[in-house]
Amino acid sequence: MCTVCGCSGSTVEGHSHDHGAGHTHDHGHDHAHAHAHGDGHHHHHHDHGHHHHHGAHGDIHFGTGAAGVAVGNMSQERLIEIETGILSENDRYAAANRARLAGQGVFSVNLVSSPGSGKTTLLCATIRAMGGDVAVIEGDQQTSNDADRIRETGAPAVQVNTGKGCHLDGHMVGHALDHLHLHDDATLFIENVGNLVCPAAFDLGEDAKVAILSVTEGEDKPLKYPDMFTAARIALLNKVDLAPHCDVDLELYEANLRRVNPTIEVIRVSARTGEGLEQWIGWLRSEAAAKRLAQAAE
Ligand SMILES: Nc1nc2c(ncn2[C@@H]2O[C@H](COP(=O)(O)OP(=O)(O)OP(=O)(O)O)[C@@H](O)[C@H]2O)c(=O)[nH]1
Ligand SMILES: [Mg+2]
Repeated sequence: MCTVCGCSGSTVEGHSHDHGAGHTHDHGHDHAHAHAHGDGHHHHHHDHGHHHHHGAHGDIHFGTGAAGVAVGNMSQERLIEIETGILSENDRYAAANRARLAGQGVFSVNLVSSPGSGKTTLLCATIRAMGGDVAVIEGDQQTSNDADRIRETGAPAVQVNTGKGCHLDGHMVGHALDHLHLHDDATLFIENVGNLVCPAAFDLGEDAKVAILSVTEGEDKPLKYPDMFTAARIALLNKVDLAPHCDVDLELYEANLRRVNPTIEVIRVSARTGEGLEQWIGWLRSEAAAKRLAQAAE
């Protein structure tokens, strides 16, 4: 179950996954119902765990309780219990992945973004420009389209289909690693499910989260989805080739990114023209080198 939105289910390509919470059928899990109450709708304030506040203009803010989310009739205390359990289980899998990757000298990044920001296109361009040893884990709810696109570059890729799931988790990535041909000292790219919310909460064992944001999405996205941009070490502002055709303020994108995360690095890129790719690959190489130095010093 996702502690953020309550979904579940996953399959790793070539591997039938029928234990734990891997079922994709409906089994009555709880959903957060964020409903705005318009005029004429009488709203009963029972004590049923609906923690939301009414602000100025009648704006409704869920997630103001201790758990940070509102899910059905569950109390905030119960939600915290569930979140803590799921996240600590995820963290155990993530820690195992991290140790395994460190043992192989692999540097890994987790690419997070909304659907269609250009993760796969950027990855294909990056892999072609980097040459060398790379491998990819692809997360999508359905299809193996993205893994197929990666394999066309010659790099190995494993597709994870999350079914109803809205993010990759540490357990799924562990399974994918079992199926992936990953050389020592390689770079591992993990493309998360396109979703600006849930992937922020789940550590996969990666060295860094990389947020991709494309210029057509709107300058306010970092402010609306701050968790993702707080969790990311670097943001790639993609599709800058389209900027002249859109009414877009690139400086404002960067300013809003830094408002939610003052230390975030920002690189303007275009997977289409190759602009900024050198700088992005430079970042990958210097981070990988820094990791190796730190490991050698241990
Ligand atoms: N003009 C332009 N188009 C781009 C760029 N990068 C990606 N696209 C286009 O954006 C669309 C979505 O790209 P994808 O790479 O599939 O995006 P994604 O983030 O992997 O999408 P999901 O995996 O579905 O979340 C495709 O039509 C790409 O050709 C870019 O830098 N410039
Ligand atoms: Mg993709």
